[in-house]
Amino acid sequence: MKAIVVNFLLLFFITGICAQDSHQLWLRKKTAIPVNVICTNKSATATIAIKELQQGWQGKRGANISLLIKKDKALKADGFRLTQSSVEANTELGILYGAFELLRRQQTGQPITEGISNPSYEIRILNHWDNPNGSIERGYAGSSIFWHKDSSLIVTDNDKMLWLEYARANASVGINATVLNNVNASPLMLSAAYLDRVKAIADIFRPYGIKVYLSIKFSSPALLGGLKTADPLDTKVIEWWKEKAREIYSLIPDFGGFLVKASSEGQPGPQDYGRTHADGANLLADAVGKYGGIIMWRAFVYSPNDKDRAKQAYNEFINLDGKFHDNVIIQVKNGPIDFQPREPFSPLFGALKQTSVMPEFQITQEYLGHAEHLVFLSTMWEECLQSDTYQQGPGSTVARCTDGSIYLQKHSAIAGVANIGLDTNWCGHDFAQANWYAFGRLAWNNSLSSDQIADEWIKQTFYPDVTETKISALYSSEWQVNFLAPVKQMMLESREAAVNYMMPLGFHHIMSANEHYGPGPWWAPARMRADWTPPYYHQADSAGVGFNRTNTGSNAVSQYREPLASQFNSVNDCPEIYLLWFHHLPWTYKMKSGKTLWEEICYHYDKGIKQVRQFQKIWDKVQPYVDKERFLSVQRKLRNQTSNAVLWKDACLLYFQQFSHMPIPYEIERPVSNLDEIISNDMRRRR
Ligand code: GCV
Repeated sequence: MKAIVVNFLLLFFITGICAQDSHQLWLRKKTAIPVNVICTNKSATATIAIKELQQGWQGKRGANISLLIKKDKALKADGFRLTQSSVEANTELGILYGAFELLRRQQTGQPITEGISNPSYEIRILNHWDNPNGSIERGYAGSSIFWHKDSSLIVTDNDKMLWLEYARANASVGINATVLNNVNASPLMLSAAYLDRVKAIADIFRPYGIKVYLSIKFSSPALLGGLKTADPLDTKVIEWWKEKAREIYSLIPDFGGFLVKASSEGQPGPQDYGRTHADGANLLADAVGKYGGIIMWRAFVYSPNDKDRAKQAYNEFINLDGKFHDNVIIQVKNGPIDFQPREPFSPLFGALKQTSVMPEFQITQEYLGHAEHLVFLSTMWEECLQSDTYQQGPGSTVARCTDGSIYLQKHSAIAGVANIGLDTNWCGHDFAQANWYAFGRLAWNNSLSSDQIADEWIKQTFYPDVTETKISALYSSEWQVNFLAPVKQMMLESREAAVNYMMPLGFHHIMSANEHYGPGPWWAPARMRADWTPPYYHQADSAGVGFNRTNTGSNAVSQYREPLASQFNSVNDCPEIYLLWFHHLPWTYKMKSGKTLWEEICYHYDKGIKQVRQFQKIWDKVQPYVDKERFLSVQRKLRNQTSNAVLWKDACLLYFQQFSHMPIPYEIERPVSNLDEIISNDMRRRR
């Protein structure tokens, strides 16, 4: 009998999984159960909420559900209150977010308990690094959804459809803002023709609560406005920005503001005129301030004025604390270098006490295998958000230092560099959709666990269509044991696996140059800026390996608050995950496991490969539960991921062995390539 039931369920899954489309993300069409939605508000946003409930309801047949806008002091911004039969909020957007939450709970089998949900951050924003010619810097999922390849600015029906779908997906997870262009910004973006297109996008996004922002080039007054300078204290420059803001707000009254990369990686900035970041940011803040606009000013700066790049952002910003206007937020990458597979948190978090600070995460996988590797980034962001800065005593986590819980910041925000493009599945890899989803969920609730996020995403993304009578079957142990549990385990382990086969034990920035895919610890052309080359970061020599950032080295540890400074400084207390980030150690150094450092490095690379091979097995086994298209696509990508992991291991172990002069432990799989070949292939690629 049991076998018959299992076979029936299997048949049901197989027939139910034919018509799935990766374009629908976690919002797959469902056979809705009739529901009676009562709502007196007829605004565009409320209408969307009603439609979503009617099209996605999986609760009791014929249930009555009211959507009510009413004053509720317990609710913050667009938060909402759920009851068994209503969604209540102060705003229409709160109603929409509440409706999506109700549907999410139904689809994921979570109880609909009465209670409130407030967003952790006021602004939950995606940053698109999209260029006016449709290309995307660090984009791996096709061209831009905002800008055409031929640079045409005509708004097509296809554009409108895509923008609508994008807005809906974002609203479903609570994302409420987006920057439409690359931080390495073209001044063109502020010209009248481009602003008209920005307005067209904003008009479509508005009912979904998505505000548009633009990245600006700091020298625009000169490049676009024909002025002789872009000096932030020059009166003509000040006037130019005010006039530009007036022009933008007359087209888009709810325009969000500007994102600025200035005095960084060749981008112009206030320092070109002997001014500070505060002078630059405040100039723009004043221009947009009277319209309610915000300036997100990036702290990703590293002019080579300190020998350790990891210290530079802190050095440039710490003395400016309190000097920024209220509508400026300093946007800080999670780690002090640059979105590496693992970094300790940036010491700026919590250290800027009188300035609004927002985390910047990278959803696109620049350093984590592009759209080829399955890497669920939620665990990495959770690690950062839950890191204790100790800035106001124990419990001063990055999350609490940025969401307004600890500091009285005027605005709170969090940014994610988007992984979205024109590919049918939006993100290049079916599992990369989970990173977009996870960013939105953490931005709404920065204490959610990655386990819960993965659970929700899998259920919404891989469930076959269900009807009222069959929904219970989905929660059957069969589906949970054979699909949900192993796939979730794979996702939750995937970032650690990537760290293992790419840069374990605190290694960082040892990837192949430029495209940042694959290994390249050897790359150091003559005359290249040292802090763009891997040997600067790994410092391998016959005496040992690792960057000495202790008080006998660059002393970057001193930028952290005690007890962290002492902990990172001490080789015995430093967590081994950060060992080579903070310490230069002999190859024979004894690790906690009893192995030498060299052996431990070898075993980590080897473990990474074993983990990815295990992911392949897991995926092959869940074939009966996935539609053919997604199954084959993920299967192919996992194969590539494994060969890339093997390349990482061979390249790094053979390269570092030249310095360690120690054997690769014999029970570890032997390298399948030799170093000369690997290096010459790498060099050939970049010629
Ligand atoms: C948009 C890294 C990336 C660049 C990116 C830069 C930034 O350096 O490689 O592509 O530029 O970060 O965040 O500004």
